[in-house]
Amino acid sequence: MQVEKYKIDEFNNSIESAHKRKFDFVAADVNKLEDILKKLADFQVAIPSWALGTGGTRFGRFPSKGGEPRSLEEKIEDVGLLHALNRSSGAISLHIPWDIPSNAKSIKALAAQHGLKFDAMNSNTFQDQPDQKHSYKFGSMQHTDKAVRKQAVEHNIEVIKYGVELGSESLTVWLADGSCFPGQLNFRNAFQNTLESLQEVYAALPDAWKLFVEYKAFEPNFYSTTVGDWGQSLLYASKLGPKAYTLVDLGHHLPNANIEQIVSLLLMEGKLAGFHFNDSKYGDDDLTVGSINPYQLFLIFKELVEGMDTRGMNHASDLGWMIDASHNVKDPLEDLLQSVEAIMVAYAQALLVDEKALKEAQLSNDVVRAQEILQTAYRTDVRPLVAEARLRAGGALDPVAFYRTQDVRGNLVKERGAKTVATGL
Ligand code: RM4
Ligand code: MN
Ligand code: MN
Repeated sequence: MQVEKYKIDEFNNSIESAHKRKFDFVAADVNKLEDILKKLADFQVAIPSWALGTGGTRFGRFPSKGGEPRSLEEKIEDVGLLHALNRSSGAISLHIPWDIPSNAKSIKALAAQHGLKFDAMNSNTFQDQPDQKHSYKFGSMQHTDKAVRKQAVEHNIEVIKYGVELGSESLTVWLADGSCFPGQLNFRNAFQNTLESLQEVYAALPDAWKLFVEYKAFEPNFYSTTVGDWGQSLLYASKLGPKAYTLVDLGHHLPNANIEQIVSLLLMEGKLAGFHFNDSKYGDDDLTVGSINPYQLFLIFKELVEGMDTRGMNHASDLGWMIDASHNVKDPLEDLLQSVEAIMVAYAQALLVDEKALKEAQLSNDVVRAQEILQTAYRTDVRPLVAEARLRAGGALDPVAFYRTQDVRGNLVKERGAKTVATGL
């Protein structure tokens, strides 16, 4: 479904005076307003190809209203639609083999028509495919059998090849490898096997490419995970070399982990790859970004902005920004609009932090002042700033409201049918 630009304009006109009032109010106190609006306009968050359909849990999947993308082409159209509405979703991240680009040229052209780039490619050695020779039941890159490891390595190299055809420049490896019971595996052997396998993948990386090593505390293995935390990921990334980095997925930590501190130190070491954004209350819940703990998201962005500025990095392009969430009770497109908005809001709040004053407060151990500085930024309603940046970029002032007034889902159901299931989780 294509959204006509004039419809977005009409919608914006109908609420522009209310927007202007709120914008002028907040903008009056913002230093470097134009600089902040430009940064917000430049910031793009990649949408994962596996989040466009209704997700399930291990207890099953409830039917959705339908209209889900039935092919990679339709997934690209959906991301194009999100991007047309919020102007901040200008990239798609593919999972192989869920979304194999059988005709890379035409897929690339279609994405370009929608103003989309291809973000990190994702491999999948956590499920067995029907035509697969060896099973990953007991791991992939860690496996005790060299033939299984070889199969996992070859799959990753194939994913890189697809990515090269599409113009992607990074590979994210998330391994489900680990064990469910004490004694099931030898930790050191599992690490060494995994390292050797990753080394083979690393050797196949094209020059400009990066390898992102994602970690996860538990699930589907419940006793040990072979890339279980940021320390282990950093160990692999350091041993692999300069093109390897640690990828942080917000839902992959044990409860109460201080993610902002992890981010700060990874950035300091030049080893932070980027993010998989989502939110969670208990584990890898993959909830809408900012729905549970928006303050933590702000604190993470505060570290990102300060850390990237210290290293002279470009906020928009020097790290990989991606959503990794999947839903069983929301319309996936509405959920993604909410997630992108939450990211933009946290980023805008972080841009408002008075870094100079904070440094002074830290140096003089003025704990109260430090908290005031952070919370002044956090409690500023920056939504009109984000909306203004979007308006200037040609998007909708309120993407979710626009989506509903246009009955986008209803139109997609008419177009694609009510019984559609997209590939993915
Ligand atoms: C994992 C992890 C990966 C994602 C899969 C689908 O928990 O977050 O990044 O690709 O789920
Ligand atoms: Mn992830
Ligand atoms: Mn996950």
